Amino acid sequence: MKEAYFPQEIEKKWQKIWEEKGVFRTPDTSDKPKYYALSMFPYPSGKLHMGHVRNYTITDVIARFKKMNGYNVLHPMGWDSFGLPAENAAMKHGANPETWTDENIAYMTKQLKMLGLSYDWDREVTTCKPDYYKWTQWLFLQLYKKGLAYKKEAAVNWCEECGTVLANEQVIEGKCWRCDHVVEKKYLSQWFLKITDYAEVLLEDLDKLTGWGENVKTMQANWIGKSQGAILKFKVVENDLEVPVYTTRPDTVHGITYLVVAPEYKDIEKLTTPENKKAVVAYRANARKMTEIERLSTDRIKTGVPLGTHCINPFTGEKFPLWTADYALVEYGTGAVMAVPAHDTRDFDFAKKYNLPLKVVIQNPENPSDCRNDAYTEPGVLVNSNEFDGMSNEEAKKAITQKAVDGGFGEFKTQYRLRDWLVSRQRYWGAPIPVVYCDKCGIQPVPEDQLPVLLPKDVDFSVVGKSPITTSKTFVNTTCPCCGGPARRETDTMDTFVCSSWYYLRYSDAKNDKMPFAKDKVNKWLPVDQYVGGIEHAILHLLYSRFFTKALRDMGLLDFDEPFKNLLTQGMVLKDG
Ligand code: ANZ
Ligand code: ZN
Repeated sequence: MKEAYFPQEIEKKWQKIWEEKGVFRTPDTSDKPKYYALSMFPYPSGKLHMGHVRNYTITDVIARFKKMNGYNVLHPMGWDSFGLPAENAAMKHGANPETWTDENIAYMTKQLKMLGLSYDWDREVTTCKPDYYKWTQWLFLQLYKKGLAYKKEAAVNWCEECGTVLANEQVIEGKCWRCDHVVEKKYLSQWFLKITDYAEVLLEDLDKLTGWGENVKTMQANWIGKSQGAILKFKVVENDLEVPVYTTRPDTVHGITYLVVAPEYKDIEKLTTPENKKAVVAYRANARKMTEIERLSTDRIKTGVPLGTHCINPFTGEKFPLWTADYALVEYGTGAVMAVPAHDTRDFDFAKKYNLPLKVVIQNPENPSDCRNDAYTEPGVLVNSNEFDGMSNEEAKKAITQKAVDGGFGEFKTQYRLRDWLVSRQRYWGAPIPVVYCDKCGIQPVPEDQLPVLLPKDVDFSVVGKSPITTSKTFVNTTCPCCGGPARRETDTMDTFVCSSWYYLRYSDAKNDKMPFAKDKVNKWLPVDQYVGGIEHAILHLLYSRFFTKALRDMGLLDFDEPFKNLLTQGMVLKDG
């Protein structure tokens, strides 16, 4: 006999029983071995989509399987609930981002429950609620005390459409990761987290992640971008300045025929002669208008102008001219490049265009008289390089740098592409950065017993071009925790990726109101045994979370090195056609 399956009846019945009996609640103490199964928590955008369902089903199957195999399984769910969409929706419909978010969470919770997913709802975390963001702020203060959070004036990525700055990780091919608007550079004073202090360990520890796909590890390694080279310093002929450059090819030092500084280089004015000033000023003004994507584009013809001054090559005594060109980036290395057109393609194109000389110093074994039509960038033996002639270029890299070290005009240098993480956002719907500004005492962290710094409710969401938070009459003015005088609150809020960098730790102790989590609980449950989520987070969220884990470990808040033991990533579910 065939039996019909009526999900409307049977699923409802069992879901009710599961809920009443609390079968998915996870005890902290159990003699069973622990297993932590986690899906990347969603942004409460409105309704679940198929991507969510697929992702959560995978984790649910794993959680149930492990449970049936005798494990004490932690399988929690929560909400990555700060962020721009809520604020944009509020601005459009005159609603409040909190109401909008709460309604979406309620709806999506109902959907998750209908799916019968085996979550321990007692551990739900919601990043936009004060009981959570209090601890995001507390963690920010711990980072600040360790010197891992700091404020500086910097050329930052600005998205006009979103009306806020973006982290480097949020700029995809020169465009905003969220809205695809072209990203511009702006000079602003912003908060950063010093992820660069962890560049080396973040790279090294990728080897420990045997449960991660190679693709994700490669993406992270490339993003960290370690390169080994040298800083070489060149004396200026016309004054007593020195221009240091970062190079990965010290072996080509005898082949330098000019030197390039970025248009934003700090000493550029001092390096420009009066005769060249007009052209340089005009060139710099034009470069400022260009986006990074245009400047880095490989098919664009490189442009530049001479500064009129010269440098001396300490290896040869030769004098060569200084130029500014926008293919030199101010944020990388020292912002200056020693140009070796015979062996670097960009320098070659530039030298061709401006009739600058070429000097071959690495011999092409197949074609010793090469370099008329192209740069020779492969390995080879040194020529035209004095005592280094005949050396292989790998050997020469070391020997030449050593000579610079001994002569006091250089050093060995390891360089990372990774930049510090820009976390301030000029938006309302995020965790307020817990600092105040006092004219007398400068930047003062908010005392921990005054946390959370609550988001103000008396704001006008209809303002354009500035953060709604700045319209509050009650928020900005406060007193200085140090001198008691009048002070102003920071009005920037944190990048939502800060909130999501530690939520998986909070699940281990979601209701703790004394600490973000108790050390014994976090050590018991973490690392996550199986993490499941979208490949789009390969760099952003996963790198930030690894950084947070390591920083919190170094503060003594937890005892493990990596948050996610096994990682399953999947592509997004897309509509066909
Ligand atoms: C001389 C040279 C000769 C170079 C040669 C390459 C080939 P990675 O590997 O990505 O670290 N460079 C250094 N600072 C720069 C800046 N601020 N803007 C643009 N380019 C910069 O790249 C290192 C190389 O990038 C350096 O090595 C430098 O050019 C260039 F045959 O120095 B090289
Ligand atoms: Zn003060």
